[in-house]
Amino acid sequence: MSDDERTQNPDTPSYDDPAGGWGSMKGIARLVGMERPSPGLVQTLLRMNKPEGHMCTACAWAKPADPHSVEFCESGAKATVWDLTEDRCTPAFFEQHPVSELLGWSDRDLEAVGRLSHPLRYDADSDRYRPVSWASAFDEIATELRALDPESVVFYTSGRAALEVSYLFSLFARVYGHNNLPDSSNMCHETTSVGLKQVIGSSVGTCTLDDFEHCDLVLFFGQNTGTNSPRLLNPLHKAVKRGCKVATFNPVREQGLIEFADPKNPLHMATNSGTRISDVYLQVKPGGDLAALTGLCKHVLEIEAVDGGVLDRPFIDEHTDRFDELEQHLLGTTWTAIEQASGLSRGNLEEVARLYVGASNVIAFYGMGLTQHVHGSLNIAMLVNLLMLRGNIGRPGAGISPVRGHSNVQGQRTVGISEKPALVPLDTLASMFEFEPPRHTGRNATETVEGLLDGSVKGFVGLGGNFARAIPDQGRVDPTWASLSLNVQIATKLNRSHLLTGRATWLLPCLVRAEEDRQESGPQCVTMEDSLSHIHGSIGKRTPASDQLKSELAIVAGLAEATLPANRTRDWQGWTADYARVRDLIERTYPDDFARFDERKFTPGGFFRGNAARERQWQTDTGRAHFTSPDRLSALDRPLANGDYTLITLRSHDQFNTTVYGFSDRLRGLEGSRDIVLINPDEIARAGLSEGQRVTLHGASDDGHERCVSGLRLVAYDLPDGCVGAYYPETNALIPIGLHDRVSKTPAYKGTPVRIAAEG
Ligand SMILES: Nc1nc2c(c(=O)[nH]1)N[C@H]1C(S)=C(S)[C@@H](COP(=O)(O)OP(=O)(O)OC[C@H]3O[C@@H](n4cnc5c(=O)[nH]c(N)nc54)[C@H](O)[C@@H]3O)O[C@H]1N2
Ligand SMILES: Nc1nc2c(c(=O)[nH]1)N[C@H]1C(S)=C(S)[C@@H](COP(=O)(O)OP(=O)(O)OC[C@H]3O[C@@H](n4cnc5c(=O)[nH]c(N)nc54)[C@H](O)[C@@H]3O)O[C@H]1N2
Ligand SMILES: [Mo]
Repeated sequence: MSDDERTQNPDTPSYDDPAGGWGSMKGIARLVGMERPSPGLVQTLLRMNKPEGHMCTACAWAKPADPHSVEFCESGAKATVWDLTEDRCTPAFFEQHPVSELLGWSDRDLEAVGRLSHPLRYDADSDRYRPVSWASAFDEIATELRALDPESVVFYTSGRAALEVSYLFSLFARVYGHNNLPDSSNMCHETTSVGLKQVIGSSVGTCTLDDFEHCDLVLFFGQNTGTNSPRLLNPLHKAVKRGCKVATFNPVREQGLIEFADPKNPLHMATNSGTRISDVYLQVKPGGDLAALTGLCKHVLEIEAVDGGVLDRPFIDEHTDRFDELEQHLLGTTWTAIEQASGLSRGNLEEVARLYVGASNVIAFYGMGLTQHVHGSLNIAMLVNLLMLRGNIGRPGAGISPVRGHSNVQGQRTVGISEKPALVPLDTLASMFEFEPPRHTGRNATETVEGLLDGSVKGFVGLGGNFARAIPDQGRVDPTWASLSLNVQIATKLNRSHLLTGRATWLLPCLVRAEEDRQESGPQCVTMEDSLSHIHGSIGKRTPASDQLKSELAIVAGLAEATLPANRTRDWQGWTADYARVRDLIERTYPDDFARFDERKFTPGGFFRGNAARERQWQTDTGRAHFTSPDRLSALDRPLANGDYTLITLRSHDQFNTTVYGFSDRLRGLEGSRDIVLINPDEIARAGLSEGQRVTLHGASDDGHERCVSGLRLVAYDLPDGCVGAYYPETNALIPIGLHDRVSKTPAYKGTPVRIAAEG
């Protein structure tokens, strides 16, 4: 069936073709509870992740140069269908529903109202959002911003915003007078940006798609591929078919890393069925990766001592330092301690170490299971240790690959969204735009929360996202929003962050990526960077959800122009008229990464920004890559006290971050409710509880703050001892803001101590 025919017959099942049943668009629409899928959806989905198409707004996984006819996955389809609903969240809706009522709605119900259709200002007297003109919104927000001390204002970015608007947003912040640029990545892979950079001098992964052709072992640490980056399964599947081995470390047995999906199920991906993915799957304790990796490294040395020739000595000598310290550290660490801290047996760890030693080229993938810990940076350093023992960084088929979340989260940091001035060419910006940039470090996401709590943050401008729901400690933070002088939210759908109003609050609706972005010079293209550092252009073709919407770039430029003094170098209107001019600015600011940017934006597969560590150039303090000898075996803050559990907060298969599509966590076999606590049956018995029982989770950190989430149901589930799982964001109130990675301040969303109390 041709693509055109498929478009005309969106309901034709076509399970035998490469689409693997994706023709059943009604099924996908139903999947997100949408009764009225919008016309032309199939055509829109088929343009996704292809050169000159639009880039999916879900994950940041690479887009290949030779895309599959259907280069999208269930998660991407859901995200797109969710964006393209026919339902609208209009001024009439807000007339009927005061904000105090909406605060009682669930995350899902708020977003399910539909796309925001008009610019709105909160009216405290009637407790309602009321429509305003764009011109008055820009002018009034500008007046508020000018009245505030710039240091007390933060500009937050969620990882979806494209390179062009991200560049302008950070320029706006700096000309206005601050580096307070927290980003969703501060809650996500900041551990990578800081921790990986410390040891290999690169803040991003070193692999490209070609490496899949040459690897013979792939390691997965704490990344739920089947749900969060399903298109990664395509190259992985090919590698496995070639004989590549896979070993996975995860407390949860994630189906998506156990077996490839079944194509006979119309809602599964277009991959072959019945093939196992992981040869070895080890249910490590939360935070126990540090010990597991220590064990793997220790056994590599043990094999070396017997057989020799296992270590890549030339690599170690020429490219690294501190190997001797690591060797001493490994010799001095006992297997008993490793087994205890990892929850895994020596035999299992030795088996993986043998696979590792037997493989010529190894890629290690990791996700939130390593980064969202108090010692997450040590996790990453220890993974780098393992790879470097056999020179598995900087050659074909090998490397370290953090799997990024939001579709442009990596790119935003590349073009200036950073609270750290050292990462931004401030002198270049100063001369290009005739201003004196602030030189001191701004606030990241954790420090923004601290500033909300101590009252030093007075203004918040959010470029997308749902900051109030994504952060830790919501019970403590929610009331503080009311004392803000200014809260401005640029968004597509209504969420809780919009309901925590300050003295002056605006809700500004924007286009989604699949929609046509037409400006004075014609339809515009935007760009983003994927997890493997390739830059892609994206063009939306859909008719916008409302004629009142503006693009994110037009909104940011409008706010900046209204707020900042005029200057001949800052042509906000001209940049809005033609985004290619913004790409030229990016190229001038970052010439090494973005040479001939505009010309290359539709390179099939994206153009590679380059990576020094991939070339074995180590941009560290000594010019070498560092081996690290951690002073501990667990990434947790402290050992669990008797009766406590480590809470890992999980994403279901039916959500994208705080956007909850529905209640089916299908790949885990969990259906119907998100108010649950997963725990193993032995632990249920030991605690004298019973399956199905209602419980309250209490925070068990001793920082003097009470934290609890009640009304949860106990579900028996295959997890390690001492571990409970529950959904994000419903349980974020349990996570203390002070519990974060020591180096990067990424919250410990996978390592929070809790207690269980039976209810009633
Ligand atoms: N469909 C969908 N796709 C998404 C998202 C989404 O919400 N939905 N979110 C996007 C974003 S922003 C991000 S950052 C990524 C997140 O994608 P992932 O990095 O996969 O993040 P999580 O799903 O939070 O958790 C990953 C895994 O870590 C495991 N884990 C928990 N604690 C530990 C531990 O201590 N050690 C180990 N080894 N494993 C542990 C969990 O069981 C889980 O399988 O996905 C992106 N893609
Ligand atoms: N407990 C716990 N907490 C976590 C995590 C965890 O694993 N556990 N993960 C953390 C991670 S990895 C991340 S990345 C953060 C996510 O934090 P955020 O990025 O702040 O949150 P999202 O849920 O992705 O934001 C959803 C909202 O974005 C808006 N939106 C959607 N598309 C667009 C668009 O194109 N433009 C604009 N302007 N707005 C749009 C919609 O209004 C929607 O309601 O959460 C973090 N919080
Ligand atoms: Mo993320």
